[in-house]
Amino acid sequence: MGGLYLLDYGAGNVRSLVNAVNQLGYEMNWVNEPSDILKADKLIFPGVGAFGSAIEALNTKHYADPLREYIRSGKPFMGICVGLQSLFEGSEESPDVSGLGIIPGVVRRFDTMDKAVPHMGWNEVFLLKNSLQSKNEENLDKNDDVLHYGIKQRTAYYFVHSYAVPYNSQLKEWTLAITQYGTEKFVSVVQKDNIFCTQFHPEKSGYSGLRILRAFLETNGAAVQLTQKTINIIRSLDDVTNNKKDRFRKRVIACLDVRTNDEGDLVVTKGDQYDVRDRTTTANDNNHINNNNGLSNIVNVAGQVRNLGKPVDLAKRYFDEGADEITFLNITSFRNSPLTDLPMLEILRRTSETVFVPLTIGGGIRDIIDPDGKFHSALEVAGEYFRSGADKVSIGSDAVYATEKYLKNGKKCNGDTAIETIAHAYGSQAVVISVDPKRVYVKSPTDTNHHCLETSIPGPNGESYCWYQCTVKGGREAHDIDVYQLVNACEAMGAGEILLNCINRDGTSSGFDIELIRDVKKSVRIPVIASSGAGNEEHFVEVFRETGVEAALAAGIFHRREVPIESVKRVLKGRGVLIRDSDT
Ligand code: 1PR
Repeated sequence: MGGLYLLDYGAGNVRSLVNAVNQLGYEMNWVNEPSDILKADKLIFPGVGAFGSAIEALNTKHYADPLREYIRSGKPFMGICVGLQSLFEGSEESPDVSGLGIIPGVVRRFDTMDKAVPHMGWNEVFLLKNSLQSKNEENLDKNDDVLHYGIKQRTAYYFVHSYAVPYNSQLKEWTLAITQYGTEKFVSVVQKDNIFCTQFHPEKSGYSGLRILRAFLETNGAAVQLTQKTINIIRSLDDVTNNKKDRFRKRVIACLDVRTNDEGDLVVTKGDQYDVRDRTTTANDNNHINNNNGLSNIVNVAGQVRNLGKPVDLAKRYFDEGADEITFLNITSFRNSPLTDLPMLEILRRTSETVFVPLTIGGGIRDIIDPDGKFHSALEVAGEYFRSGADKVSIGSDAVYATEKYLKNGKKCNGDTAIETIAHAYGSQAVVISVDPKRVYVKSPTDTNHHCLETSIPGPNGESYCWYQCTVKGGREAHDIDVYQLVNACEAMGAGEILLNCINRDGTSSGFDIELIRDVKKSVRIPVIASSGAGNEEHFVEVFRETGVEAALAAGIFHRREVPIESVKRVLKGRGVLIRDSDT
């Protein structure tokens, strides 16, 4: 049987890719044994995780030779992320492992001199004029909208990786597009003959990404059309290489706290300083919210868990409104469910059918025991979520316990924490640390051993210093660890991103805690998401300008429709902050 095949080796989220292909009206077959590879008429290799594990999986499963033979046969091949990197000779990520060696060159780690690593988020591709002209002059077309492999010049796509192939002129014949991150320029699209690979994830790049997949599915892979207009607007290679600044976008993230309400339904809720029970209404003054899109007929009852809508519906609404990423936080632990029945798994499966931007899931990423006594490691729990459509897992309480262990161990990694095991198997970019700190005021820095800041917002007794204490169990239990200790330890253990909440600001709409966020951003090299307190568009402008964070997240203002995501992005754009334009 021919058809479209997926070469999956079991690392990370391939559900989104399968869903994207299905959404475009195509069926995907799975490569289950080496001989399946040569049966394919078209093959997609979506590499995720580390270079070494990808290549080792190809070798162990005896896929490497049939893969080389498939590529030599001239049939269309598409590689994604590590699927692109594996075609090269090797990677700094795994120096002892050889790549497939189809393209000359070695994959290198980004430097952290001028940017956060991983490169996580939306960035532009620059189609190279010379590569297009030599390949496609005969294909010029009058239609302005015809795109090269569905790729639009200067459009942003979703990247997530710490290693890339630096561009040099020897790679010209292989390079369709490059991307700049910081001052580094790397190969973001490879194309030669039947080979087409993207370093970014088309299945996570909204409708712009779906267009690329469609172009691959609908054409023979090599069929390309290009308009004269497109060629005219393509910047020359010199323009690109002289560019001083990258075109990396700031992300706007919508966060959905999910829990069961008092009726046992799974709802999106929202706390005030983490208290999700409604304190604003009285029994006679219950609050009806009548909106479209899954919010109609919602009744908030005094003292009960606030209900702001249905998780899957709200996630779709935010995708349509231009959210660059969606985060689900499971804020109840569903202790009575066995791992495979966790309600959030189904929410992710359903969300990933229609939402094509990255999905993060947090809450309960730790070792768990099923009601029948069966033990599951945090790594298994995370694996279940990745297979259900999550791209990243976010770890809260367990990160505090791991930090305590790390500090007790003389700042040495043990290798057995959830952060380390998940980062090792799925890559750092898949591990987010959700921090739930609250302010502790002191009169003088000498009053505490913790990392202290001078604050412009004095404490209740006029204290002008504070430190940020980490908490577990949704803010209910404070530990003797400060945020600075936590983020540095988690970065050392292999975390790829920090989701920085602040209990004092959560749900207050009074703006982000700039002092906290600026301090954390300065302390780590991994990307930071600012969270808690967004009340209007200007708060987003302020946090990006004042702290340099890569992303900002909000919940309440989006759920209550007080400030639409489009409006946040419009204002950011107007104020010169680079954001991803909404795509359709
Ligand atoms: O400890 O690994 O099981 O993870 C639990 C996760 O659930 C943590 O990420 C923790 O932040 C979250 N969580 C637990 N309890 C609550 C609660 O509200 N009672 N939610 C809770 C925290 C998430 C924030 C919020 C922002 C923006 N809320 O990210 O979305 O503060 O809100 P805003 O824009 O309305 O101000 P584990």
